[in-house]
Amino acid sequence: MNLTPGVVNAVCPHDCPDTCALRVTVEHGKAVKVYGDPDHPPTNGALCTKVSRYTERTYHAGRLTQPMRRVGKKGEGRFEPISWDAAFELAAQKLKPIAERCPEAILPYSYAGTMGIVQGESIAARFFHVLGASVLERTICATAGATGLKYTYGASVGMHLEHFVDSKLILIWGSNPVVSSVHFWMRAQEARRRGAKLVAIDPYRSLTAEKCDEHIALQPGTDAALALGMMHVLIRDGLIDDDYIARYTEGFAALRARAADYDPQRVADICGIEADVVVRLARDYGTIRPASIRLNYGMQRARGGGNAVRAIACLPSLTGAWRHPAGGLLLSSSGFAPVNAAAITRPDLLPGSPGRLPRSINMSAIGDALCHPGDPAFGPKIEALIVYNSNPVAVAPESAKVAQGFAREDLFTIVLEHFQTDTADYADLLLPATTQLEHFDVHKAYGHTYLMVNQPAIEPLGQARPNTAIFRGLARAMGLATPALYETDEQIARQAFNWRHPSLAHADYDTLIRDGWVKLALPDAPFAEGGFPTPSGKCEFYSARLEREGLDPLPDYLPPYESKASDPALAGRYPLTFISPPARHFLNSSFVNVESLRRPIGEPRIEIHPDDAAARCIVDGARVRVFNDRGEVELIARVTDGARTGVVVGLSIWWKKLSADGRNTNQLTSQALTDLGGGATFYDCLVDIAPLDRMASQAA
Ligand SMILES: Nc1nc2c(c(=O)[nH]1)N[C@H]1C(S)=C(S)[C@@H](COP(=O)(O)OP(=O)(O)OC[C@H]3O[C@@H](n4cnc5c(=O)[nH]c(N)nc54)[C@H](O)[C@@H]3O)O[C@H]1N2
Ligand SMILES: Nc1nc2c(c(=O)[nH]1)N[C@H]1C(S)=C(S)[C@@H](COP(=O)(O)OP(=O)(O)OC[C@H]3O[C@@H](n4cnc5c(=O)[nH]c(N)nc54)[C@H](O)[C@@H]3O)O[C@H]1N2
Ligand code: SF4
Ligand SMILES: [Mo]
Repeated sequence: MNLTPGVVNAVCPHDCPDTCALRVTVEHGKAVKVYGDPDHPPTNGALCTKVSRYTERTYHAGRLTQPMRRVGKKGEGRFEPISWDAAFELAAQKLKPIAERCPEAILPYSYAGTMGIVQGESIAARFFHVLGASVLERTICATAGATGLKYTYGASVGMHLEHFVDSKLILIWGSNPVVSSVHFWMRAQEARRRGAKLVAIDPYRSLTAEKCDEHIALQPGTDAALALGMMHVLIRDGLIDDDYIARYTEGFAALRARAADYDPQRVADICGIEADVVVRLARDYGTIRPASIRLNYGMQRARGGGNAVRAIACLPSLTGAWRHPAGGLLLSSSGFAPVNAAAITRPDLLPGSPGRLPRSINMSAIGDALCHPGDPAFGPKIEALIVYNSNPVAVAPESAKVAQGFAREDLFTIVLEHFQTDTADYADLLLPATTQLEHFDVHKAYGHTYLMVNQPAIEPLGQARPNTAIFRGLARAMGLATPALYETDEQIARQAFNWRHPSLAHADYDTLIRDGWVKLALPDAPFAEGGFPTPSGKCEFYSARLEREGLDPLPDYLPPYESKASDPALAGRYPLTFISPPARHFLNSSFVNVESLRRPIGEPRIEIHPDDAAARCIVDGARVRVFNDRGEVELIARVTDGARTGVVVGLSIWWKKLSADGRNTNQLTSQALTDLGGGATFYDCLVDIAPLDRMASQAA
């Protein structure tokens, strides 16, 4: 890499499929500019708005720069500074007796604040394994879809980003790439310039949907029905690839029988669209070549999310779209990267390993886990919680219960953070972590197939330390002797990838460090001749593994938990479906505290269709109360036909303490889990809305 002096190669750490290569200009020890690396093909010199403001986040006045101990009440956010030594001593004093008496009473809580392999789950995972702490099931985002893919393709694998430019039809399905994957969107626009048709399948006229050639605004959580309806028409009209099906798929006869139940009119009734639309979409998909699907996780956040991904994933194998590099489907490409997960996280360090696994806790139901320790099936009460790379008090569903759990006086909570987030307010011990500009890491991606290196650009701010250093310090203070706890970041990075894997035959760790990235060597059309990483080597329409687990071996449509079909009484009381997808200039709850990104939005809003607004005497700009049995939140109404009737949209995820009422949309969302993968169901949520003034006058 031929870099000018003062320019450092870095990687965007955020939970975004694009995993951009960054360049950081450093002057006198200070990072003055962060820009997209022009030499890294997926990044192509461009960043999203939020990360081009990275220096504003890094040097923000709110950065935590010293360890702190709680002095106020839980949740109040009042702290006093202490030294690192005192912080580790306090942590050990609290954690050691719990670890000796009942290690499963200790729980990590972490997600993808950084996607780095080293600063993610390396020393941290080893630390919890050595203790024998409860295991966290990391389900809050992608497990429904990932499990759907696993049972269909065998892993999270699919098309390559770079080939979408040659597609002639792109279905952008449950995905808003203008917001959440701008580097894919650039490719989709290029495809369009070359004559492709773009179709958005999304209940909301998102920034992406409004720029597509066609927008199919289905009812949330009904995607599996639409996919089965497309199959019905494709099979009925002979638009399938019999040769591909015969050679490279499993269970076609059974799938044909299932799809026979989903005629276009039935599908139209379920999805709230016209039958013609189902037929036209299927005919386009069956006749325009090459045809691709860009799926994203937005469509799997309802009860049937896993089945919906399975149903959609069957489509390119029915039409043989995989034969062309610009045909097929991409949800996530993370399964291509040969990561040595066991070497990084070391499950062999578990006491009693192999064979015995500690109790596991699903992160998407952390509210119940913290609040209902009395249930015997649940096992020991959680007594200590260590949070890193996540902001659960803002992002986890049914937030009132999450906050109630975090407020427990008998819970000892450590939070590793950049900022004093809503979660940090509940910490007993708040420890300052370094940002990506201050530490070393290696990365894989889930929207392209490069491995990458992040070099530190600047010294840590104040006394901030990398997550790895903080976990080493905790381990030392607790007197843990296991050598794996004390490996350096570099030693961990060296073990991160399996360099003997055929996709890495052309490179090694030293070339990765020298060049800044390595592209995996993979076929352009990965499944042109089958070769799916399933047990059968075929695309499994029918899954014998699901059948053995007592589950439906075929994909099917499961109505949302909170819908007229599943619970008419609830739908009578709360007639509006509420979805809370990502806001453009936030990254989950990250960046909400960056003023230049929050100020243009002002206050959190809810978008409502004019008919739904009129029925409730709601005018544009009115302050409204959005509520259900789990809670309520105050938002500003935006009356717009961008949301289909019956659906309301509140772009997320706000910091509670930066909102007028100290709450956010997760007051409303539920802890129910998806059909496959135990995933969160953020968009399976019924509410009603009332103008605040009318509520006030009714109360008077
Ligand atoms: N700017 C920005 N980028 C982000 C994030 C962010 O917060 N902000 N978050 C990152 C993360 S963690 C993730 S997981 C990814 C992906 O995050 P996703 O949750 O996939 O988000 P989007 O790509 O915005 O796509 C979601 C789209 O799905 C639509 N949708 C909601 N329910 C349904 C449904 O039932 N069916 C269909 N067909 N569509 C539905 C929404 O209206 C929205 O337009 O984005 C990442 N990128
Ligand atoms: N209502 C609603 N809720 C949602 C969603 C939704 O669409 N709607 N989306 C869900 C999805 S897809 C996801 S992925 C989750 C995301 O939830 P989280 O993974 O919790 O994501 P963030 O809110 O970005 O919080 C990450 C935190 O990690 C911190 N962090 C970053 N890097 C580091 C580091 O190196 N060390 C330490 N110690 N901390 C660091 C950041 O400062 C930030 O506060 O939210 C989910 N919640
Ligand atoms: S958030 Fe996504 S688009 Fe923005 S810089 Fe990071 S990887 Fe690139
Ligand atoms: Mo996510």
